[in-house]
Amino acid sequence: MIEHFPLWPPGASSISGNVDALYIFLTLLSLVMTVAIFATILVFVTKYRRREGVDAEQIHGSVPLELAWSIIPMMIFMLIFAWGAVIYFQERTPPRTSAEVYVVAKQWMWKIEHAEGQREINELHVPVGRDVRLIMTSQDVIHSFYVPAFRIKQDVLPGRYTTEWFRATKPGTYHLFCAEYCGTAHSGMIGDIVVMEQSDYEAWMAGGKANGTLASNGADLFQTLGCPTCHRTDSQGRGPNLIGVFGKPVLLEDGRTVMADENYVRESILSPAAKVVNGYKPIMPVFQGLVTDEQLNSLVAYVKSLSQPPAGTQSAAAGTKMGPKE
Ligand code: HEC
Ligand SMILES: [Cu+2]
Repeated sequence: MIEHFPLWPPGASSISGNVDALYIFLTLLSLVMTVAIFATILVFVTKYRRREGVDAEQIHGSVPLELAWSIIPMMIFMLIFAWGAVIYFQERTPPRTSAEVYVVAKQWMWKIEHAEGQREINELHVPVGRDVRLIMTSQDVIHSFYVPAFRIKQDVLPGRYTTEWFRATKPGTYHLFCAEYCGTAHSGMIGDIVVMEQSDYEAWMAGGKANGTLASNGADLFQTLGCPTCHRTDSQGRGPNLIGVFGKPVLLEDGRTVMADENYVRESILSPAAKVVNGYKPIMPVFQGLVTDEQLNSLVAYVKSLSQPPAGTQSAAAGTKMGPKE
């Protein structure tokens, strides 16, 4: 029935049902409370009104009553809080095996890069039933990647990565909107998420020409930019050996320990002096302004591939074919 109610977007992700349930609960609760409050007002103004020869009645405090109307609403609010928190954590915790897709937003379009190397603009093709994690950044101002059918929305910021994930449950084409006002053509910054059956998806993937995977492009760039002069695959380099770095904690010169995630690798390349690895000198050149966001994505994908097999949206079997170019 909800499908035909035009104010309600289709639900097509693993969490959309949960979000809707909470939303419906909140709406019904507000409705019940509104009716109850107005009914009470009407009853009270009649019942306790001043009449000929009778003064308006005064009601005096009642401890049990006051406890009841404090504790019951508090329990309802705590229920809403817990329920919302559970959904929030589901939404914020991508499954470990998620496929990774990079998104670069700019005024006024969405540029998509698959781990397999396929690129798209204002369109994202994904197979049904696959967990997909988006690693997003912006080339200019703040945008927001919003897919109503999946009930997910995440701001996309310049200068860093933000992420969101989904598992599409129904094949179809769904709206993608920019949900953060970003300039003149903001309203035109829209696109389609195309969810396909696995076999159709494989065919779509095979049809597109990709010039190498993201990680292998990153490996080439790693060579061209001269990174291997310091980052060798042994311990003799002037910079740390990058094999196995991603996803592990890194001890810094100032005693802090940070997790080597996408944002750490990104920052290590753009402004290496911000976090200097313990035991090394801050001699790495600054690459800020020398690499585009797309190039940075492939460098990050490459560094990541030195620790774990890259996860694409193709079937797991196809995923293992990819890997760093030796
Ligand atoms: C002149 C030598 C030099 C070059 C060239 C160089 N680096 Fe570095 N790099 C270092 C040093 C030294 C460190 C450790 C100190 C620091 O964190 O700044 C480092 C740290 C890093 C780290 C963090 C490693 C860790 O263990 O946490 C990454 C990632 C990185 N570099 C990537 C790159 C990439 C990608 C390039 C090429 C675009 C590059 N580097 C070019 C010297 C270099
Ligand atoms: Cu935008």
